[in-house]
Amino acid sequence: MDAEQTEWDREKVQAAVCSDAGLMTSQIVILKTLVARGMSSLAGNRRKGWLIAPVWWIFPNGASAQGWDMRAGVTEMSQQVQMLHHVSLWICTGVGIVVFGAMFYTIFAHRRSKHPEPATFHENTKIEVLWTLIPTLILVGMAVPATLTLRDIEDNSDADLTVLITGSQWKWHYQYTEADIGFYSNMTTPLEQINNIEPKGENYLMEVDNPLVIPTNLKVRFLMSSDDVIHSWWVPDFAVKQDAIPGFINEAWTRVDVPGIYRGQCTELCGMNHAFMPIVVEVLPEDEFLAWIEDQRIANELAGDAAVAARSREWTMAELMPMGEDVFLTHCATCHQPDGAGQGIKYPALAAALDPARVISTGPIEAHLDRVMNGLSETEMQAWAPQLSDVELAAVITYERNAWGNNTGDIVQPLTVYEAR
Ligand code: HEC
Ligand SMILES: [Cu+2]
Repeated sequence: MDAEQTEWDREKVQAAVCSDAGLMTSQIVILKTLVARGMSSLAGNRRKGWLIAPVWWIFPNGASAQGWDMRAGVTEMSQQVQMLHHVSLWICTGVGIVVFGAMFYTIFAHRRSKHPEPATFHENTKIEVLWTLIPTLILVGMAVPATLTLRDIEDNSDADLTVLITGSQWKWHYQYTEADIGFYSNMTTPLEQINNIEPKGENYLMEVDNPLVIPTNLKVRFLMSSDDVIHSWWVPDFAVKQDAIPGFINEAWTRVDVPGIYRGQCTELCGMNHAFMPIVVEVLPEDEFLAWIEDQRIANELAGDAAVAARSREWTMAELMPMGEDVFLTHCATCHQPDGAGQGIKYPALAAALDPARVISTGPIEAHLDRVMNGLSETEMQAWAPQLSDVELAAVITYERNAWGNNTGDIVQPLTVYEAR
């Protein structure tokens, strides 16, 4: 696709987002002014002040204009969804004004001091038909466009590209089924930022090592599943939100016209680190995407060659320990803690001195390899063999066997890991 087209699309989307934000800002300013006036004129009357206070809490100070509206996103689908939201909101507002208007008018106009004798009529077929018919028409009127959009959202046919997305505690695994490429996507926000030791970065908790990469202007189908518990893959800018359920494959799709980086999160409470499995999608123009796929293929081959080279030689303790510490801090420390102390009864200590009942990190190497590579089913200890390379596994196992006073002196070689696969 040509760059001019992209630029134009980007401007179009930005203009749409900005004009919406502007609208919302003015609405909020008017509302807040009204509320503030109401409050000040009521000052001195505490009872009435309390009546108005909840309204003030709904519109707290400093609410950002964009924060109030559903975002327009960057796909036709997300814009349709936002449009539906606006239409429904305005219909609801209209209904609210009419209904509450009629109610307050009646309360005021027919108050007891004016009409001491209540009217005694009841049943009015015309009105009853009307107040059944009008809401029905409004509901059908809202359901028709909503159903059309839903139908489009569910139409996964004719995709140009398929990506299999697998959630696992607590990261995403992306596989390009046609290109035979796959990788894990882990959050990269450092623990120091999470623990308030360092200032938080711009994309705090919303950054990963390997983003999902997809092309512009092509229909990308997502197949979603999970390795353990239910996760949910959500990128608001695409209006894609789909549960990833173990043993099931769910579908979703998107077609993004604007290149860029889009962020989302897991939206199904999936355990301790649910808040730490963000989603980053990089949308590239088609030609750049094809080049990226090619790079991945080459990288895969090189990694294959590197693995052969790695297992053909002996590694030393001095090489494996620092690498093992890195792997441990990246992948294992969330559960087992950086000092190997574990957490409570759920996540065992790996430092032998702290939990004498847990002997795998100091016992026979075969059992240690097995537990780390294959995990233990029905527990949160997952299989790491699919995710880590021979060298990484050898390093992390060597590290566990020699860190925190474990001091077994054992060195696990990448070749041993390779043979245990
Ligand atoms: C999601 C949390 C989690 C992560 C991440 C995790 N583990 Fe575990 N690990 C567990 C749990 C839970 C157990 C206990 C399983 C059982 O025996 O019930 C365990 C057990 C172990 C054991 C056996 C301990 C013993 O003596 O019984 C080893 C060794 C181990 N993990 C190593 C690792 C390594 C290496 C990594 C990183 C590559 C890792 N774990 C990442 C949760 C986790
Ligand atoms: Cu999750």
